[in-house]
Amino acid sequence: MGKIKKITEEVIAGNVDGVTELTKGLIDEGEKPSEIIKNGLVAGMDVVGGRFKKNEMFVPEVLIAARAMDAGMAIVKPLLTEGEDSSIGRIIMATVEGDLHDIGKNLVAMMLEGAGFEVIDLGVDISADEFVEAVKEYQPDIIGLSALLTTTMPVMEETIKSLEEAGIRNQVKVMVGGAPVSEDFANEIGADGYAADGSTATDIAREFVS
Ligand code: B12
Repeated sequence: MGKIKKITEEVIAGNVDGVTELTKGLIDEGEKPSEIIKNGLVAGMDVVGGRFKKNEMFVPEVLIAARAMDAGMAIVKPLLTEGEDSSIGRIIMATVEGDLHDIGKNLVAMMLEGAGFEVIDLGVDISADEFVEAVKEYQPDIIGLSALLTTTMPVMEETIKSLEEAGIRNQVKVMVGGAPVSEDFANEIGADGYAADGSTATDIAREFVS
């Protein structure tokens, strides 16, 4: 098995030491950081996401895998910003007001970073007004809103309305997601995109900036 493929396996297994060692080894051998991310680290998280969806893996294992991916990312990310790949777009990610679930949001943020986006993570419990301020401050290409509670989904619509009222709705693409969110809901509230998982989110984000 090639070393990049081995990284994928170690991410799935959640082996921080294994990922760290293999990633360092590949860098020393002159492998491109973007290849390690795409074909090693993100590929592993893709498998994990798929297995989670099919109930073959559960939240704790997903978190352990994400931590292993993070360990690899910490090594390759500084090399990315210096070297070949500069950011392909800027994305603000956050979980909406009243909602503290951040596991899925963090996963999506990591996948987007892996795909070469600059991600500004505002964290959790972010109000419509805070989104508006952040868009003004950071001028992102895209904002990604996460909600895991049916009671906090309306904040997504509020956020879009607030962006409209502030006159900056057309400056950003709005992407929404989270377990209770659907394509229909996204259309209903006037979002530009919806994704059920990190790899689809990455595809959509790429389209937005192309
Ligand atoms: C872990 C968890 C918690 C943890 C959160 C820890 C953390 N740091 O996130 C804790 C224990 C804190 C918690 C608290 C609560 N929880 Co909770 N929680 C969950 C649980 C078990 C897993 C969620 C999760 O992390 N999934 C794993 C990730 C990877 O999946 P994901 O979030 O869906 O994300 C993926 C996609 O949705 C998408 N995605 C996510 N965000 C975004 C954003 C964008 C832009 C895009 C494109 C895509 C995208 O990509 C991700 C990767 O594939 C779910 C049940 C479930 N199976 O969903 C309940 C669940 C979400 N919780 C629930 C509830 C009710 C609560 C509480 C109200 C419980 C209580 N009575 O105190 C509180 C609310 C706290 C608050 N104010 O937010 C309910 C929600 C019911 C509803 N329909 O509203 C659920 C569904 C459980 C249930 N069956 O009742 N919870």
